[in-house]
Amino acid sequence: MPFLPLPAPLRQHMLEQMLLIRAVEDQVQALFMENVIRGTTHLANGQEAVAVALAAHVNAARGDTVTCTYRGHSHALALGMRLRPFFAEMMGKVGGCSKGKGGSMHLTDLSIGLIGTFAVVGAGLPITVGAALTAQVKHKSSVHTALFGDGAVNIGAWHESLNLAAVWKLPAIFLCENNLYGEYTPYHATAPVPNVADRAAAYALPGIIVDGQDVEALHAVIGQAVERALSGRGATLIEAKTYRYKGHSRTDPAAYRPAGELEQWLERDPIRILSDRMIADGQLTPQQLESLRLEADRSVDAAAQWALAQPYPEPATLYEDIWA
Ligand SMILES: Cc1ncc(C[n+]2csc(CCOP(=O)(O)OP(=O)(O)O)c2C)c(N)n1
Ligand SMILES: [Mg+2]
Repeated sequence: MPFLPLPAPLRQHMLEQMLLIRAVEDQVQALFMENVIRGTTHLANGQEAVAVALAAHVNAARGDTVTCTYRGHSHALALGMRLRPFFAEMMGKVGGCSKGKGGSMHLTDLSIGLIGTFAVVGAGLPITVGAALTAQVKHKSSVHTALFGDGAVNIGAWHESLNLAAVWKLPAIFLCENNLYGEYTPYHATAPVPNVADRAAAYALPGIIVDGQDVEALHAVIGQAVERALSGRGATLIEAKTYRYKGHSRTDPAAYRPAGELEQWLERDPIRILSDRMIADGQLTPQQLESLRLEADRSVDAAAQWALAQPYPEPATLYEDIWA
């Protein structure tokens, strides 16, 4: 789909957000290797554009909501989670967005519309459908997005969610980050259709394929899906073709990837695509790009240092914030 260049200030904002997310993910990996962040981590290096383009459309004040997966650092940050509660949560400290009880896979903050990040593959979709149904029943004008990976599209709840959203014309967006792999298995080994978007036809939904490395292309198609949802025409399935530079989680070296594949995708780095365009349009110099990079590193370091000095939760608080 052809799209227009975004205004310079929005480009600048998106570039800064992508640089920040990249710096965060590198820091998270380093802290994990130092055993400061425990459990597990799933990094989104290479996938930054999807989170940033979506966040530009999400309006929490309007009641918009987002659900995402355990690979959710980028989405939380793009939606506006501050670095301090982010890093504190990573480290299981009280100052974390979930008081240190969620960790890397469960970032949540209702004030930015992030109603949950789910470790169970496909589990966010029915929650998003529920949020969209709530909006419809209460006559609220809001949009509800579920982010998921290519591995989620063979889960029963995925199909049930798309079906229900289509039948009831719910204001939902199903946004797939197809990074070619579900854990260690390539997408084509688990799905008989070449594109996730092809499955939209079974539910009479629009199925849009978009370059997941191009933040402006993403911004355009997500914008159309938002308009469709707000005007009562129903849901959209969007498939962003993207790539994760790192392995699935923790210390996975991703040895299952064919030689040269990573290098090919690095050529299409989302930060590079946008910054090259801005440089070509006279909106950015290579020097300014470098200082933005340094600035991102500096704020990430400062927030991580702050979180390190924070206390762990008191054991007695284990029984707070639970249903039963
Ligand atoms: C229902 C369920 N089955 C299996 C798993 C184990 N598992 C964790 S991540 C993952 C791969 C999911 O891949 P994808 O949806 O492509 O997301 P990505 O990790 O690539 O972002 C699997 C199978 C799980 N968490 N939940
Ligand atoms: Mg995947």
